[in-house]
Amino acid sequence: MTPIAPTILVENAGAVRTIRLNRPDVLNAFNNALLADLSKALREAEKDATVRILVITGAGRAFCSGQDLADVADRYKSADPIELGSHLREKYNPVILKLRTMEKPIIAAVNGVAAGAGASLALACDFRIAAESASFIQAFINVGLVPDSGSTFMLPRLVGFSRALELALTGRKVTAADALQMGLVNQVVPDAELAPSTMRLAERLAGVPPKGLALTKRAINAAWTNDLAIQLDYEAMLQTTAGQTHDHREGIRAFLEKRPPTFTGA
Ligand code: T3D
Repeated sequence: MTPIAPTILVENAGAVRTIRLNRPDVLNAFNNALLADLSKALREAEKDATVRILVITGAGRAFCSGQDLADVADRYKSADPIELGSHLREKYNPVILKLRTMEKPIIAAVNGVAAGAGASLALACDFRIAAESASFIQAFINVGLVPDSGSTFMLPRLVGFSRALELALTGRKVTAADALQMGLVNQVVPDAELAPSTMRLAERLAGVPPKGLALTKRAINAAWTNDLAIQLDYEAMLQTTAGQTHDHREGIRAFLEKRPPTFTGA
């Protein structure tokens, strides 16, 4: 069936690509089409050398309300056992892994509620800028489920073990202001400032040496699971690579010559 509207909208502004989830009538809930389109858009952004920074946001008043519960209503009409694991493995997990492994910075511009797997999507991005009216809900428990799509991994690392348990076990709504206070988001801005603030951060990141940025994301990702000795060695290995870039030489020369650097990405 031809979709009435695309499930995502893709916009380019210079080196910044914005992927907008586009199912506003259901607060951008994930159906299989949206998950497939998002997955494809992420792969394309990863491959496209002209894309340096990725922004993910939602159309309408929400960021994303998680799994489209109406779309899977048929599951609940019979007494047959429900197997959710394969749906997660096939549709959600590749999206989350791609966000964490893509060597380009990804900003979630959280324009409204982020619930269930929608909250997980925001947590898996590298930055979260929230509009004042945004909120975060670990909604899984409210429907008898376990936080998924990486929330059990990201949440304790972002807000600490105790707070993560509290949010996951209560399924309560966290306002943008509270999210900032607990380290769940990087920045909260007035609703009307979300797009310009996001673009300012994106443009700043677009001016950073891309290889250094990619290797830094790799290093910080690895720090979640490495011990200190392994991480020190990993840093040394990545630094060898970074040290061989033109941008490293240019950064040092520019400093010594007291002039702004011109990074080329080489
Ligand atoms: O495969 C698997 O199932 C496993 C994967 C699980 C991952 C998950 O994400 S589980 C968690 C799923 N999400 C939720 O449980 C959240 C459900 N939504 C809500 O709790 C609320 O809608 C919100 C707190 C997010 C927002 O509340 P509010 O009052 O601002 O808006 P609303 O009136 O509830 O929603 C507006 C419309 O969007 C409404 O439709 P209507 O009445 O205008 O025709 C509502 O039904 C629809 N909607 C919102 N969320 C979803 C949704 N429709 C389908 N699925 C949704 N998740």
